[in-house]
Amino acid sequence: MITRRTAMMGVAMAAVTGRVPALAQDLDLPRQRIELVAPPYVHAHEQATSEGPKILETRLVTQEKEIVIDDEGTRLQSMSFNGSIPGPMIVLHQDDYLELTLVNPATNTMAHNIDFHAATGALGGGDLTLIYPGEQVALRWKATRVGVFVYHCIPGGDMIPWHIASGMSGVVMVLPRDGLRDGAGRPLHYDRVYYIGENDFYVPRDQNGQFKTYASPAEAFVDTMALMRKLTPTHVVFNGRVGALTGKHAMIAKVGETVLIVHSQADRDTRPHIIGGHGDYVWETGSFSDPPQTGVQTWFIRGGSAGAALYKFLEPGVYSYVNHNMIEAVELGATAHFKVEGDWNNDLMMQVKAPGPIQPQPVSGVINKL
Ligand code: CU1
Repeated sequence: MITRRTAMMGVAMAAVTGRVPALAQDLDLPRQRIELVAPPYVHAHEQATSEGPKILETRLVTQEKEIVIDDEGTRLQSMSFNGSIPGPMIVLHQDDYLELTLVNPATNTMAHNIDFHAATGALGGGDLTLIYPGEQVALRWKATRVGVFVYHCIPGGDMIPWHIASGMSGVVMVLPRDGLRDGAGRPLHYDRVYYIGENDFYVPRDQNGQFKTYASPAEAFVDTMALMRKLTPTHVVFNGRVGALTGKHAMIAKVGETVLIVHSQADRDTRPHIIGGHGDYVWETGSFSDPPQTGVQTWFIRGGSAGAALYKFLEPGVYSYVNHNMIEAVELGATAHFKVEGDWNNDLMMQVKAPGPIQPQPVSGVINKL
């Protein structure tokens, strides 16, 4: 039925092979509801658990709405999960089940669905979740693999890159039941966790070079697709707009605290870097099955994936967290801030002499004297 309906909409779905399962049977497991929160924040969760597997229930509502994506007031006909770009991070433990209710309000204009990279099954659940305005659907999948995994809308054909580039992606974190470990098997904990979703936006310009506005996503479609095909974004941003995580919106930490930073990009490659800090432990591909890399300066997030980095802040100050393609960071928007409070450690860094006039050098060098 889904295939026929999508054909009627002119949307080319990936072929559904095999039998589409009937409505799920109940599992005899405890249930728990997850109240999702907007990024960069993450809903309350245990880092390790001694309890048995559960069914975790949650709800995502697809939204089509106009948003402002920079300080110049550039407007985008965005699409999102729960109204935030990226969509909320969902945390569960290995062997838990996620039971998602996906909602497409009647006020929307298009079909939406969801592909969970963390899930196993055709289209990551995309075939089983395609819904039209005014519909909802429930999907359950088992978390067999540990790591951080992207989810995104995947309605078929041109709709796929368009919906993703309009904001429809997020992340699932599947933790090992006994928590994170370093390469030697020692437990790792975090005091805070933040989720940064990077997004490339493509806003068409008019004949005068000014960004255009549109009354609806459908009206923006042709111009936006033409621009997307050039693969040159007008904006590369963290959490939906230039400056979403800078200044008074900076992420907070204290000296001595360990912060887990989850970073996703559903389309393009990116390269996170903490200016003045490091990735103490980095799961670059996002898989917690593999030992983390240590002492990393810049890590690589492949388009269509997420990665996680653990860092203990050792000095106070404002740290820029960037996509270390500095053109994308500074010119296109991919910069965030961590504001870290605490005492400065002169042993790690100090200004030995304040700026002043250039002093003459000694004529004969004593430094090199043997
Ligand atoms: Cu969508």
